[in-house]
Amino acid sequence: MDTPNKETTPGTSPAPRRVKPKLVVDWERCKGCGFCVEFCPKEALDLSGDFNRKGYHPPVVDDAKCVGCNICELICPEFSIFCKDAEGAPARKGKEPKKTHLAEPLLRMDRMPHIWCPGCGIGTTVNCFTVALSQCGIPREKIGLVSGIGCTGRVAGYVNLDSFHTTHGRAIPFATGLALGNPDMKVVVYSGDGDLTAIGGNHFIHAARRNMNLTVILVNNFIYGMTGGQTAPTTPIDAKSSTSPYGASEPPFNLAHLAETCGATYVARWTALHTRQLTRAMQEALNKKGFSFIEIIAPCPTLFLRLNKLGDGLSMMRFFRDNSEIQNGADTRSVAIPYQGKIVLGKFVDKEEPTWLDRMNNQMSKALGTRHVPYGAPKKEGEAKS
Ligand SMILES: Cc1ncc(C[n+]2csc(CCOP(=O)(O)OP(=O)(O)O)c2C)c(N)n1
Ligand code: SF4
Ligand code: SF4
Repeated sequence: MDTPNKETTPGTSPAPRRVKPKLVVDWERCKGCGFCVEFCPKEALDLSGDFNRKGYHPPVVDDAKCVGCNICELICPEFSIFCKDAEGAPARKGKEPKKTHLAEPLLRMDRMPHIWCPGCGIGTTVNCFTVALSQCGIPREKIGLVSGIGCTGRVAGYVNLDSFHTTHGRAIPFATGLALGNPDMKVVVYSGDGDLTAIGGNHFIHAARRNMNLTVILVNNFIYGMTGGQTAPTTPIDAKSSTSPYGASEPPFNLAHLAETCGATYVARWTALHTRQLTRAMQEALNKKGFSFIEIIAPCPTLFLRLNKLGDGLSMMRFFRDNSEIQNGADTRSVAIPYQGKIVLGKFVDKEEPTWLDRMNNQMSKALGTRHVPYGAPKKEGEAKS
C-alpha cells in the first residue's frame, strides 16, 4: 500500500517546510587550517584556490551537499565558519533564528583575530566551551573564569565573562579565593599543562585533595607553547622539545590518574577533534559540585609538531582520529599517553564527595553546634540576603 503523503493528505495541516541553514565563511578571519574541510561528514567543503589577505586559502562551500550539521562551526579554531538560519526560517525551540556564530555571544569578538597560530587546537576547545556554557543552565553572571600564563592562558582575555588572567601557575589559588568568597558562583580554571602542573602543580594537587568547588579545563599540547617549546611535565619520553633536542627522558605525568588519586570527583579526557563529547563533558563538569577536571589533548603545530617533525595541526587531528580509543570508566592507571601511541579517551571518574566547604561546615558545626552559621549554604526562602 502506498504511504500517504502527509503534506497532501486532505484534513491534515501541511508540515512546516524545512529551510536549509546557510554556511557563512568569514573569509578574512580564516587561517586555512583545513579542519573544516577534512572533518565535514558530507564533504561539502573544499579549500579555495584563492588567498585571503593573510595569505591563507579559506574554504568554499557546496550548498547542495551541506546539511547544516554544525561540525565545521564547532571545530574551526578561528570562529570563522558558521551555520546561519535561512531568511524567513521559523524560530527553533522558541529561539530567534540564528544569525551569528554560536560562540559570539560569549566571546569578546572585538579582540579577534586571536593570537593562536594556524592549526592550534585552543580555539576549537573554546568553541566547545561556549556551547557548553550556553547550554549548562548557569546564568552568565554566576560564572567566573580564571587563567594562568601561556597560550591557553589567553582564553581569559577572549571570553565575555568575569574573567581573570592571573600570574603563571597561580590560576588555581586565585580561583580558590574567588570560589570561596562567592560560593554561589561557578568558577572555571582554563589553562595549559605547563601552567597548571609544572609551576602550578602544587596548587593543582591540593585543590583536588580538598575537593575545592572548581572546574579545571587543561589544554595539554605536551609542551610549553608560549615560551618556545620547552619540556613540560606532560612531554612524553622520546618527544623532542627545545630543552630536550635528543628526546625527553623524564617520565611524564598521567594527568587523569594524578587528578583522581588526589581526589578529583570528575575526570575526563578528550581531544580537540572530539568536539561533541568534549562539549558534553564540559557541560557535565560545569554542573558538578567539587573538583572536576577535563584534560584536552590539542595540537601545538608551531612547537611540539614542528620540533618533532609531525606535520601541521591537521596532521595531528588526523592522528587523533586514527589513534584514539574511547574507554569510559577506564582505570586511570592505564591511560598514560605514550609518544605517538594510543590515546585513551572518555569519562573516567564521576562520583559524589563532600566539597571543602561541606567538610569545613560539618567540622565547625560538630565543634560549635548551633553557634556555627554554615557558610555558603543556599539561602532559605524569606531569609535576608547578606
Ligand atoms: C614565574 C614565571 N615563570 C616562567 C614564566 C614563563 N612562562 C610563561 S608561559 C610558560 C609556559 C606555558 O606553558 P603551558 O601552560 O603548557 O601553556 P601553552 O602555552 O602550551 O598553552 C612559561 C614557562 C612566567 N611567565 N612566569
Ligand atoms: S576550520 Fe576555520 S580556519 Fe580552518 S580552514 Fe576552515 S574556516 Fe578556515
Ligand atoms: S605556540 Fe603552540 S600552543 Fe601557542 S598558539 Fe601557537 S600552536 Fe597554539
